[in-house]
Amino acid sequence: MKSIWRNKNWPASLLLAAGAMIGGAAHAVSDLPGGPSVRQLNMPIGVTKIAQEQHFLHTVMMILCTVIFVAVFAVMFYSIWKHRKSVGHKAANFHESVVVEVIWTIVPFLIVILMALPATKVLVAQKDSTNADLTVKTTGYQWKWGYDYIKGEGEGLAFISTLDSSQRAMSDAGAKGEMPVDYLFKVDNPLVVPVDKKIRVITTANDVIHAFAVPQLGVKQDAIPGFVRDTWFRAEKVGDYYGQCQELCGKEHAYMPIHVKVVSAADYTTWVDAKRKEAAAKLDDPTKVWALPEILARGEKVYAANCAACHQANGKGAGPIKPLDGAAVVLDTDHAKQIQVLLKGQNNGAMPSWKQLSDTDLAAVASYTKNSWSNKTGQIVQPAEVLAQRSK
Ligand code: HEC
Ligand SMILES: [Cu+2]
Repeated sequence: MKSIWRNKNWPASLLLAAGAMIGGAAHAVSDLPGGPSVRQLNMPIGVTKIAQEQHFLHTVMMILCTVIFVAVFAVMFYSIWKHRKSVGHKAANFHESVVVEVIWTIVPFLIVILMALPATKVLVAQKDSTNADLTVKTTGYQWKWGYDYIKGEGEGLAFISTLDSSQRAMSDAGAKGEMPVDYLFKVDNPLVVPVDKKIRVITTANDVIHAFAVPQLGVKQDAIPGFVRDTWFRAEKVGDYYGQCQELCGKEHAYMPIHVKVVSAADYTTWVDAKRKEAAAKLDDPTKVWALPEILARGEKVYAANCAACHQANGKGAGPIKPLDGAAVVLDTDHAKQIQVLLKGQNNGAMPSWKQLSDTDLAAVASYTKNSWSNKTGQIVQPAEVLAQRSK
């Protein structure tokens, strides 16, 4: 520890030493372009006009406050020292001095006006989300972000953005050794937007209050369940910009980063097309007629993901959870009864409703249970049958 004080850069060394003591090991971290920097103190200058104005305001206010602070305390300490009792000073008496009272009212008033004028201008501009080129709804979830492209190019696109699972695992393992430069900022699906376009961001949340914040873009807006708030940005530079949820929202609060990818207009159009194709590929056609082997393969996955927790992989159930192996309703050649159980649930929700699953998924899992274990019916339930039962 002693050598730290001999080092010229001792405040930094001290910080590092403290960090090492807390963290258990020195972490190899580096600046993330578009995100935070190592030992960053100030706000970033940012890539939007608003962010730059915020930075400027912050600097001006800081200087103004520092000058006032130094001037006031200099006068105060000088006066105390100069007029101390031990050198025989007698207290002056200037009760009800009109001049002094006018000065100390007018001067602070002028200072406040001087601060409020530019600050109000930026604040009003910051709130003016009208005439946006693209509107995206961001929904905070514990602990991820959902992005819905509501209006503008890319309208209809919707996806969830989650922290990269390998980085999450790294954190669990104690984050030792060489760290990726975007540690805890890498997501599977970044929010992609075009450069030089006004992007309106509508924020809301699904569970608790979150906050959508990206310092480089000069935006920070609470995302509140049941409420809709908005903010906007117009990025002037192509690049990757990072932020985080900035409202303490539970135990994984630190693991819901925001990655905004700003691309050229042409790249944006390409991305929208690709994303559209990807979404279309995922959509199942409910009129498709399936063959037994392919629908069973699909059904096995649906069963493992949704049903096995209760009914067991072997279909035997347990206690009040009825077995599906050998169940009359499963073996029945009338498919409607089983489909109704899946859509509506049974016994007051002891068997939950699965209506949120797609027609294809429900048809697949029904077919799977009809042809697994000792159930060898050879029957196929088609998605169209599920679709027909939904309205019954
Ligand atoms: C939370 C536990 C749970 C899950 C998950 C669950 N079930 Fe059930 N299921 C039950 C219970 C409990 C019953 C018995 C209800 C009753 O008492 O009638 C039941 C009954 C059934 C029945 C009717 C059996 C009969 O003989 O009446 C079918 C069919 C069925 N489940 C299929 C499924 C399928 C397919 C899935 C997955 C999509 C699934 N269940 C997921 C708990 C569950
Ligand atoms: Cu959050």
